Amino acid sequence: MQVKLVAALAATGLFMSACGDKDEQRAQADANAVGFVPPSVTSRLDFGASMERRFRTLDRNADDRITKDELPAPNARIKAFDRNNDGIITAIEWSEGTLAWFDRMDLNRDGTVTSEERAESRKR
Ligand SMILES: [Ca+2]
Ligand SMILES: [Ca+2]
Repeated sequence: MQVKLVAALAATGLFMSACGDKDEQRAQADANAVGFVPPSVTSRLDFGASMERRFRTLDRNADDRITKDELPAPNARIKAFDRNNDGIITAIEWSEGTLAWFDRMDLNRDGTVTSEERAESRKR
């Protein structure tokens, strides 16, 4: 993203005129380094596996259901997984819910969610 933007600015000549000053250039480079988040890519399989682990952690009594008392705090996203609204999230509701969540984040439908897609879906 950052690289594309810089390339686009350089191509239009804006980059050179905006960053003529060396100190300014250096300050921008430092800011970029501090705010840098390494890009990550999560596959649907990895996501499902880590969500499965999360389910197991939440399901303290290991009965394959997450009941209200097993949720640390009211959570709208997790509550939405409870499709039949019985206040209990079964393992099936959990896996369907988490995969549907993944698919909503996977904007270009390639089976992976990049950090950019994740950030974009957070904005929505
Ligand atoms: Ca349980
Ligand atoms: Ca339910």
